[in-house]
Amino acid sequence: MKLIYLLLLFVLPSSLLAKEKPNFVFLLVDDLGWGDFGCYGATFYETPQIDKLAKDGMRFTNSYAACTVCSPSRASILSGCYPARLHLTDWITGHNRNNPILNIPQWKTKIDHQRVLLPEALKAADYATAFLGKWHLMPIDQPDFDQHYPTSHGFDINVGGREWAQPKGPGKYFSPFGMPGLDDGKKGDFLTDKLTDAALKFLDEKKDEPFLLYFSYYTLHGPNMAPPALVKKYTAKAKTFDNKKNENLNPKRAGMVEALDNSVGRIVAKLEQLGIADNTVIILTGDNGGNADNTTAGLRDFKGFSHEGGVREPFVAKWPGKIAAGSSCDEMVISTDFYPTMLEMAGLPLKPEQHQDGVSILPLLTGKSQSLDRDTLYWHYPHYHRTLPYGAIRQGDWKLIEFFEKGTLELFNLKTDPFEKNNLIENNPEKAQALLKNLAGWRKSVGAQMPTKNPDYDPNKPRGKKW
Ligand SMILES: [Ca+2]
Repeated sequence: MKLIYLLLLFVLPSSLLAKEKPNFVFLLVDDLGWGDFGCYGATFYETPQIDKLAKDGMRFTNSYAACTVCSPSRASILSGCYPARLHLTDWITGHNRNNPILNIPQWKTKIDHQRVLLPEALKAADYATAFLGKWHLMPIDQPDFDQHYPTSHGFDINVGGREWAQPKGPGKYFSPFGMPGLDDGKKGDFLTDKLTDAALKFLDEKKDEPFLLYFSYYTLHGPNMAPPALVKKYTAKAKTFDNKKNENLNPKRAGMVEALDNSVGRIVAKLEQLGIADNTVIILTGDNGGNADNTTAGLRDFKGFSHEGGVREPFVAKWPGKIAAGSSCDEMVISTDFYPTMLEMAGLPLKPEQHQDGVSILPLLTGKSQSLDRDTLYWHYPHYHRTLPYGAIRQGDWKLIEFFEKGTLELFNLKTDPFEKNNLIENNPEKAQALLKNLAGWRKSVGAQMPTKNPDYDPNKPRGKKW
């Protein structure tokens, strides 16, 4: 009897502790526009499952991706660091512009192994870790190609992740997919559905231990492809749709969004069926703005641009009993914040030497606080895309964009001008200079790489491809 008591004394606390650790389902949507979900204003696209997720949790209105393109944002989530600090500032493989005014810096096309990434930190705390979908964080055609898969960075399994920015298999979004670890299924099978099957299988297998399911959807990246029934549905809907809010009416893109919504619904249902929904945190967000016009609910521009449409992202989080259902939060948050937030949710010590730029937003999620001890966010994109090379700072309601070619400045007040229509630089030179100084100081503090003057630039020659 004494022995049993002693055993209980030693065994019980650790087992209870293990049970307290929440599971994580992190859903990262590619090229997700601010206006793509019903809960963010969409009326043409239908997202009942995602809207329900927002209704059961918290919806953020000032959530940002750390970059206007894919790879840097993805690196920022996994590392908790700004892309500028990582020197991973453009998508892989990026691009050069002919005859540029500025030469862009050599940026990294992989994450250093020296860093302890989010999945590695959770794995060390006995989490089962799965990566599904788009990786896009590894060099292409390099000798060490296979050293940079998700499984080299803390994930136990990898289903679908490789160097690709988008599905490039024979059938692209349709079988055959040509992706590691992913069942090709049968002809006509849709990628989002098959990845979801793999997600449900992982949940079935790991329901009794803490897990991180990092589901990095290939959708909504191009090419726009969706199951025929959904394309048919939205083609018909578009014919009679009264497009009052100037929404994107591409039936294929609408179908991709609905397939995504179905996937989210299946995952939520599976968690409930397994009886683990109450102890599972679900986070849903995107890596950069929508890759098309009219996907940002009026925010200026979209993916690849310096304005809000390139970086403002939907973000909803559900954690029953911890996050109030139907709540919303207007505080600024950014993709570097997920790492420390999830560590704190798991009851693990923070690793400030790793997630150097992230802040735990747990007090916002639990309603303990309405604001963070941080009022400034930064972006650094020393590359050509749809935008010219730029840096940006948002402090409170103010946002300054600095274009590096000629030092051109744009200043906006996002409270009075959320769509960035009025450049206030002439009216507020002092504010602009203060922000500019702050931005330059930040760049120095993180060791940001700057573009340099191109000595061979010839103003009489064509500047080549726009992006
Ligand atoms: Ca993207």
